Amino acid sequence: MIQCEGQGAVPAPGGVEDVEALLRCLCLRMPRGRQSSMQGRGRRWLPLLVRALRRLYGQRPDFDHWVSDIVLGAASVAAQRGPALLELDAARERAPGWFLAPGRLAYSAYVDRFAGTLRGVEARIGHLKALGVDYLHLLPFLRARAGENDGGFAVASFESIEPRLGTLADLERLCASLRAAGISLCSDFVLNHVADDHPWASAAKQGVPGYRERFLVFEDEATPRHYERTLRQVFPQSAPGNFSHVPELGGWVWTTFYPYQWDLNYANPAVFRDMLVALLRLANHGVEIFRLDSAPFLWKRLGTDCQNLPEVHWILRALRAAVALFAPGVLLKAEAIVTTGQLARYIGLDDDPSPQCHLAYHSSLMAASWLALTEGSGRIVERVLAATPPTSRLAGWVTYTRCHDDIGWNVLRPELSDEPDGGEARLRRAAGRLCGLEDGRRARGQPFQTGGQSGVHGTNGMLADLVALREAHSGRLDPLGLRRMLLLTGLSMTSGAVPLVYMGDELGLTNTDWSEATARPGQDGRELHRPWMSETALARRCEPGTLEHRVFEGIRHLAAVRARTASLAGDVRLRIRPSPVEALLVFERGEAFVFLGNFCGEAVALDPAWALLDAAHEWADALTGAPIAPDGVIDAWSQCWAVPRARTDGQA
Ligand code: OTU
Repeated sequence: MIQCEGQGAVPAPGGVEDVEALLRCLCLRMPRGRQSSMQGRGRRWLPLLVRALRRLYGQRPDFDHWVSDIVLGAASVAAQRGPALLELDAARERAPGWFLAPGRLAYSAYVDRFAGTLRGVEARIGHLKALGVDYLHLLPFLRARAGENDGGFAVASFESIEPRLGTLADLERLCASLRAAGISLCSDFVLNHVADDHPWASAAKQGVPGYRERFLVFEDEATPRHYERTLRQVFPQSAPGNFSHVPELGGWVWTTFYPYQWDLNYANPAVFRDMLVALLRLANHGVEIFRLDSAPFLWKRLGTDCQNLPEVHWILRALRAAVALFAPGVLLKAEAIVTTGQLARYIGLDDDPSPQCHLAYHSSLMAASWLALTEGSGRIVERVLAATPPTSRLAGWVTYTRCHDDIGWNVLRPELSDEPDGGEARLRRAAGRLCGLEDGRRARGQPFQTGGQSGVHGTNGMLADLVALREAHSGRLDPLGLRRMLLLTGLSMTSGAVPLVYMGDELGLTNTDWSEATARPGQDGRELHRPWMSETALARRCEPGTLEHRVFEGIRHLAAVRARTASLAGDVRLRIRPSPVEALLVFERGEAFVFLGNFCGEAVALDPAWALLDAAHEWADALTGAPIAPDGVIDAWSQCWAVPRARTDGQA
């Protein structure tokens, strides 16, 4: 039976197979003026939502109850969605590929380090617009666990803002200001775990019925030990193990990340229901894009690595259907630090029965770009791009050089599987070079979670320090360092749908001062690349000739050329062109764009690769406007964005 205002208890004939009955109920929860549009959307998306929920919870005898509880509960939140957002919903339903335009550029920053508070972010809109940003990812700003909180990724409340950053009213106001400036706000949605001082965790510790079951708690250590046999470690040095003993629970709770981050039990439909409501409420405050943190870990099964399980993708399909139904202007972006083949599933392979996320970080491409730079060879990027399966049309990759996390090396293992040691030596050498070993470039990265049994794991550091932007002694800009920075940035600008710039990289900011980084509670090394924004650097970016100006203009120029290059729209297929020159990476986007990137420290002649360019055209470099000739060269660590130029002989 479905409880339905205005209709009493509506028998759901044949259970919720009769989606029509459920749809009638949910439309009745909408204001009258929205009922017809909801009817239309419901016909398309409600069956997909019910189907996904049935894959997750269909074996439960109370499945019908849960489906109507989840759908009607979400509908009640959607009924409160404001007029400005309803308008955005309608516009985006008319243009569902809106986020794949070539002009997209994302920027990621911590609220406090970028602007102090949510209100302070408004004063930075001019800086974002000058770079060409139309997508702002603010790292966690919801109320976080008191004390150590993994940079805000231990969420204590999904309904309130971290007090030192502002209020919900500030969030709404910021979203409106950003919308008016043509910028979409992206928020982390940390749905895999909550802080151990989140109300659910507190209730579980107090023995309140129904809350222990929201987590994965084991009375004895035998089962955790059994799981551990096939689990990996995310923080092998700073938080070894995936389970933590909690005396108040009288057992061990699943903690993939830090002991104070308790994994949620999505086998419990109450968890799905309440997390969906939390997401829709944040959407009603104006958040337009949700970064689904730690998505691969959402489902657990004994004997597996508890990542990327089929149920994870059914949870994402359910979230996507719910968002399409109740907040169609909203995007979902998967954060999955997994291998290339596994990654593509998060944005849906071509034949996906129903869509999942709109976007996903191409985390293996990011790691490959760094390996390529340290090896002076484009081969690993060729392999990753070749291993990237075609994804569903209305979805795309977020491509990036750096972010608030480490460079995670082990996602490249499949592409290195033909190495005798599985790639360990190559990854170690790459990590070593980024930490300034083996060559004089003075890269200033630091190893992350590396040592002992854990082998190579990750590398921390700001972009400027990893490419050795500055000369070792003088601190002046090294033009070759700038080329390395722009080469990696150019790769991210041409290989996906939404390129992302990490806060401070656009100004060549350097690593956080180590003494300051270690002063922060619970730092684990990633603080190295989480500096405060510098007012001096911001001022210098407007002064021609300064390092900040040259870096900013270099990145801004790449973004500007990208924005006017139709072939770089997110849904234009990428095709690798196997290069005869190891250092030279070549790939096409559509029929009228070829990226040529030289990953080594010597100039390479174009001639051997000339045959890769369609002879039907004459070609020019979109970055400089200069014609490209077969006898040309591509300088050390340089790139060329080849586009057809109007033929001088008048041919088409
Ligand atoms: C994500 O990270 C966040 O980006 C990290 O900042 C958080 O610490 C973490 O989740 C917990 O919320 O594997 O897919 O290697 O790359 O923890 C989830 C460190 C993750 C991060 C890794 C990543």
